[in-house]
Amino acid sequence: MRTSLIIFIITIVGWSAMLGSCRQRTQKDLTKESIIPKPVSVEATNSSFVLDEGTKIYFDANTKALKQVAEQMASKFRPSTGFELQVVPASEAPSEGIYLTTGSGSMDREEYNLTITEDVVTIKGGAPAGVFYGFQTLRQLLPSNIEADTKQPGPWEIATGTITDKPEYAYRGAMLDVARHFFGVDDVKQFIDYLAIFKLNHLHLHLSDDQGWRIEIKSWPKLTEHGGSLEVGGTEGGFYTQEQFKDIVRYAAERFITIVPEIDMPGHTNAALASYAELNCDNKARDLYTGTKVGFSTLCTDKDVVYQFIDDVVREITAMTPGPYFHIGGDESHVTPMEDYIPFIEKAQKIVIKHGKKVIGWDEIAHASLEDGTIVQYWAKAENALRGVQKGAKVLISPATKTYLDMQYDKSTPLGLHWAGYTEVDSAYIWDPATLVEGIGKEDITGIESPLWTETITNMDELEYMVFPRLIGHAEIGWSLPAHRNWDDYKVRLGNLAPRLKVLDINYYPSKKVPWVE
Ligand code: TNX
Repeated sequence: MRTSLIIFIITIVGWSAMLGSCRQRTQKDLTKESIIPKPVSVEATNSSFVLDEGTKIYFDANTKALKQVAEQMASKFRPSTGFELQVVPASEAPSEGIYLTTGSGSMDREEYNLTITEDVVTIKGGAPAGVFYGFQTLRQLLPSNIEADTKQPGPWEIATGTITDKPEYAYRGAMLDVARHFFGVDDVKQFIDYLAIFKLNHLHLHLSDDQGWRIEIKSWPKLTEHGGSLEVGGTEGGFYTQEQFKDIVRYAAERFITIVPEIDMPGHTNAALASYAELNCDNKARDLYTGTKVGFSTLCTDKDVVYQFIDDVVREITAMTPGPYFHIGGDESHVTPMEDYIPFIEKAQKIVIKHGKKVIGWDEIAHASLEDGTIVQYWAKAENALRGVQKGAKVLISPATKTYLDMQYDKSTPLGLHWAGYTEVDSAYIWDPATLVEGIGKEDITGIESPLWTETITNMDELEYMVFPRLIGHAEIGWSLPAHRNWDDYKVRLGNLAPRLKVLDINYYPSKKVPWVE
């Protein structure tokens, strides 16, 4: 009895040793891997971990929220590897496989440590968000084919060592204008997937403008029925039902991305003014507008019904938005006299606060008194951003000359605008939020956001061409230490990303400034 047990154990041990030695390991140097955004620190131990058919993804059973991160990892890696990659709860660290866990209270929420030995890959996050970012880094350490949705040959080796990492700014975002041209739920989810790869954590949706109203408001149904019917150029528009919007919010949240809804006011409101006559001072509904001029529309700022309207809209949208912010727009209200604009912005802020959210507004709102917690989004005028800081606000950095993804790369770019100039990939990267405006330092800045306005952008191919690769550089500006950022180093890492962008089927602009790898 006893001898057979011993023989059995010896056989098992022998088999596992054999299995272990079957794995072909190469010496790999973790410090030579291209990672964007660049991590805080990388140390190499010059061997490799091999992901194979037996690898399991364990998650710390004490942190329930990690199960969904483990499942996302498995779904990402399964199609290309063809492996089962079982997701398993664990009460302690395993001796083999991938292990997701959360660390002690001393780590920031979005911070993570990624430790890779020959046997175990451990991602320890300050919270599940940090684990998710460690997963994004791990993706970039695997061959580009890991991104494929059909089975690829492998092998799936990861260099051993340790990465410690955390973001420079709390708010790292992109904005999508779904008002000028409408983008459906699947497109928005695709965009969210792209943001997640580069550790962005906010998606601001510009949900209304002169050309269209894109979010169902049950108490004001004509906003979408009529106001959402068209888009720029006169083509068919569209809108999100409340169920669809909640679906987007949920999908984003699983990727640790907060949706920031914007209803632009008092200008950029023609779609609403066309839907309800009473929002106009002359009680006459406007015609739908499908051109691209800005600055001609305004809500009637001294009518009670306008504030009832805003209250209803903010109430219905905030009820579906778990994030802390509601964006009130406030830009380019050229036909609203300043003496009407200021009290309007003050009332709009109070409505948002009443519904439990903090306000974000474009930099013009700094002319008004600002409520506690209001964020001024700097896009055009540094003096407005400074005015905001002097009033105690934090600034979200989105200078048109650096972060506007609708600005053309150069004179030959077939899409986009150039009112703020041309923005090549290097120019979009070479700047620092904390030194951009004299008098606005790091402590005044909540983060950076890159807006894509869609007057000229009609589909995902066009979107990707304008967004990529500039947004990747912005993601690094938001995440990485200023001392680690340098164009000559970044452009090589960006060039190395080309095969991955191809597998992901991202239609990026192949700038001549970047040494793209074939
Ligand atoms: C300015 S940026 C606008 C938008 C346009 C954009 C085009 C901002 C707050 N207002 O309405 O779409 O320029 O680049």
